[in-house]
Amino acid sequence: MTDSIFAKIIRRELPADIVYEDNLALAFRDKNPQAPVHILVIPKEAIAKLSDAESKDHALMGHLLLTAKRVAEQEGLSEDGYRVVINNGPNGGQTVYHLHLHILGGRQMKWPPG
Ligand code: IU
Repeated sequence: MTDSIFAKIIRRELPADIVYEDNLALAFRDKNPQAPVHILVIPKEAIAKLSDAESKDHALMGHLLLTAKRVAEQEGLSEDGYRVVINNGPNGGQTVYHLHLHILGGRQMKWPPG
């Protein structure tokens, strides 16, 4: 996988508003927020997209979801709710090829998404 902008954020070569970090994951505010709270949760391991994840990654995948829950709690979103989204590949609308979970909250979400 080629180096992505998110790999540079992990290495602190690019600035980001980081809200959570552990040995496996990093969470930072989206630079172009689509909701009052818009945070990205990423693995430190360079997995390009969800469809590249393998069985060996199952614990990491679970960790990323639980990290999204933890960060949402930290942001005060638990009571009113929030949305977690993974865009996968071109038709999924993915633009950055380093796996990321979007946490969107602070407003009413609509369904279906565009
Ligand atoms: P997508 O799921 O790949 O479409 O989402 C990529 C997101 O990464 C998108 O919401 C961008 O605003 C966001 N982002 C960012 O937060 N910082 C950056 O330097 C770049 C993209 I490039």
